Amino acid sequence: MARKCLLLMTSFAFVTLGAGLPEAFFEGSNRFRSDSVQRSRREGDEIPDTQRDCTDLSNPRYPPTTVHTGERLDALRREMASFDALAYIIPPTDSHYGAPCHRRRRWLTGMSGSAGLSIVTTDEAALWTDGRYFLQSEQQLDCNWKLMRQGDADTPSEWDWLIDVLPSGTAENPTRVAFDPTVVSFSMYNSYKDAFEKSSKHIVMYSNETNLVDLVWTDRPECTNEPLMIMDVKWAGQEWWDKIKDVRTEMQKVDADMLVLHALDDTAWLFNLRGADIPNNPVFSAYTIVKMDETILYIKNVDKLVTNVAEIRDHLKRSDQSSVCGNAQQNHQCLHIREYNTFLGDLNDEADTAGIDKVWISHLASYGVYGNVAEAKHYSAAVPIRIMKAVKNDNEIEGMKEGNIQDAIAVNEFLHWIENAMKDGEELTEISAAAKLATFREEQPDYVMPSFESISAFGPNGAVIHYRPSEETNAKITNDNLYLLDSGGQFKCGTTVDTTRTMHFGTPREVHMQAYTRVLMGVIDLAMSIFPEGTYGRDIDAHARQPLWNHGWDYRHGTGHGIGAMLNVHEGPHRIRIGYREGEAPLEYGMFASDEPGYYEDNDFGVRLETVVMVINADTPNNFGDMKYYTFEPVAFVPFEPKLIKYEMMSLDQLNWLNEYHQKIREKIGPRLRQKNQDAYDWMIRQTEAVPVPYDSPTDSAQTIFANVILLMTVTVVSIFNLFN
Ligand SMILES: *[C@@H]1O[C@H](CO)[C@@H](O)[C@H](O)[C@H]1NC(C)=O
Ligand SMILES: [Mn+2]
Repeated sequence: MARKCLLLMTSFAFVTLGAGLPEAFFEGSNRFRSDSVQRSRREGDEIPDTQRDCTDLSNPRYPPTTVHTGERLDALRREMASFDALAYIIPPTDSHYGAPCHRRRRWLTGMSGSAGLSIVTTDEAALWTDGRYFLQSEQQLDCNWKLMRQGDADTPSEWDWLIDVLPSGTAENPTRVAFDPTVVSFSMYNSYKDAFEKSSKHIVMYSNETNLVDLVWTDRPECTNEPLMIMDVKWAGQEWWDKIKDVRTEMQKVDADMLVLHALDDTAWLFNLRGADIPNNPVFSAYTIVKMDETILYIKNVDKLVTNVAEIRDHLKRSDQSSVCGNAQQNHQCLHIREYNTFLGDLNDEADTAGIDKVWISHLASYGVYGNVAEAKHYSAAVPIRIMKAVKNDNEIEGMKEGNIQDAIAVNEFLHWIENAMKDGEELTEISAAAKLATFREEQPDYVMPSFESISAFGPNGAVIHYRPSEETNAKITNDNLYLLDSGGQFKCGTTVDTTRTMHFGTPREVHMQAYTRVLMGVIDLAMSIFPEGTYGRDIDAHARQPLWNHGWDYRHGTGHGIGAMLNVHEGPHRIRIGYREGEAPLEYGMFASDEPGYYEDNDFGVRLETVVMVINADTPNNFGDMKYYTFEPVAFVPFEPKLIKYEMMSLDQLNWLNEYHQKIREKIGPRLRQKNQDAYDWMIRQTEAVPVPYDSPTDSAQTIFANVILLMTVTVVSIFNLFN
């Protein structure tokens, strides 16, 4: 029995939802094993005409969404010959995130989802991706590509597949599998290398910084170099040089002499700077080296971005740099700024310096970073900034909350607007609705940009978990099915928000209400969780699933991800998702996360409800083990849809939570919304009407008092009875 449970526990694919890349592929490259829910298509099953049909390879049938990649593959294979390589690995992004100019895997395969790794050999091409992208892959890949469904029991690992399909070389002239060292993580490299060494074939990894896809990418977008923005210390809560002091304290704890930052949000957070090189992610291309007596920041085009911009130059205090360097009291301010492309060479020199014995490198960093530091000096672990960034300080908390309020006002206005537009019979599509939503966000004072491309999905498109409407798929929104909207914004005050609501503009089917209510119950049960310090998100993920599990339902994605402060919509090191991950941190006060269960019926509809919550201290009557106890506070204020809720399925606690949440929406956004848009305010008030709970005493505490009074009376009666005996 125990074994069976264990198997079940690991049998779902847990992946992060919401935004495009941020949790990026180095984190995403965690294998999500075995997905028993989504089975491969069975023989004889009819293939819908929205998907490729490769049954007859001489006459494949394609939907209009298919991207034809034959020429791209031919061109790449010609370049592979120049490396004398029989295979080439193309991970989903660049060394940090995915600027459009680095979305090589998307361009090559045509599959536009953020997760997925492809490998091209001289006569095969394969794409590994997870459950979020199975449907999308069938819609976009042509028959040149094998879809490797991560999670299916019979899907081979990338290295096992290579060992299978590649011919063996000889000891002197082994078969080469080529890769770009800046885009392949060190741990990924090791997986391939170890597997090749164990195999009976002579196969080796071959690293070369010339990226072969770039050589053949015909309409490749420019890599941009947008101006930097300063994150006001009022919202950041701490000057960058004070953050560096704290970082050094962490380095001392592990005796590290040098720390290397490769993640763009780590560098952006450290220096209170933001950029715009990657759509929706306010980061800029950078690496940072922190040593005990100096810090080196590598950015592109130093003159344009720093030297010639007085505001940024002052922020980084370059003018008095020479006076602080070498001064033991002030060396936290000793900052050098160098050109980005000198980083790898520099790293080699810096790490080679006398006195540098231990170099702290993120376990997620690339082969290129590790390869430039002598192996004996490697200290591989999650960098300290991950947790410093995730646990928001008071100013960051204020900023997160403020941004969520501004965002909620926009989303409330939108929901009111779309409901009326549908009533008036306006012709709306997924794309036109998303565009309208953007206009509401833009009216908010601190709005900067979307935090990811909105998932505006009607009916069957709602079941494509990471759906983005395109001209080919753009569906008309009607009264006959559910409409799912997952969107968010970046705000100057330091917030990335990510809110999902599902609506129905006509008469919902029973299954819609059943699904909506169970997902909502999951949202609430997770939000109500109380847990001791040291608890990981994986320990409470099941709370959100239980109402679905009870019905034999589930969803193939994680329940929650961390959220950056005017940074990435996905950030670690915490998450709410079953399964172990290296570097994951337990939940603690000041962390923000999404609470986003869902339910999807392929080719029919999707329900997802997502609310940003913050970890706060729980007021428990006891503190067993002298531990702090935590719970969640919702910070996103968008009503749930009364029409879709079957209240009779919900517990008293759930109903009370819902009423309190709706009351809080009125308090938090009511005054501002009323001032801005009276009609939307009236709508919000209607949507947040308290539902009667089937007890006279609606709150927990009132019930407790009631129960205690009864108990007291009973005890008294019994005592009196005893007295007389
Ligand atoms: C990378 O490949 C190019 C072209 O084959 C070659 O000229 C260059 O020397 C290679 N670089 C390394 C580091 O092997
Ligand atoms: Mn999300």
